[in-house]
Amino acid sequence: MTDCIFCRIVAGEIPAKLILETENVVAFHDLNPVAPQHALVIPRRHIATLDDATDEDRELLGQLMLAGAEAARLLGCAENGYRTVMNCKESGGQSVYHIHLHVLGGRPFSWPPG
Ligand code: DGP
Repeated sequence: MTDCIFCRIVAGEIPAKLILETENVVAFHDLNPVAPQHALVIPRRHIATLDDATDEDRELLGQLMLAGAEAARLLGCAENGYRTVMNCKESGGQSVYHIHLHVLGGRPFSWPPG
């Protein structure tokens, strides 16, 4: 059994509120939402951080972004707009080391981020 929480969600060992699934990616609701709509989009395959992604992951990363856009449409926040974020490592605020795209919607977001 893996100790990666998101690999365990992909394997169905930990429940999650699914938004969409494709061959390579899964989107589900964040357990601790920081916006009215807060989805996470992850690859089924374990990649710890964006810094670990390689040129071989180019297609997969594109699929991750497009699934994020689809999740935003399904959540009803595409028309007004939304924020996508991928935190990388400690200074980026990453806490789960399996890459994930945050899709945040349902309120305005300021810039620059904190
Ligand atoms: P980050 O800090 O960028 O690594 O974001 C990790 C996110 O993962 C954070 O917003 C909370 C969420 N999270 C952590 N554990 C779980 C879980 O078991 N289920 C779900 N749905 N989300 C989780």
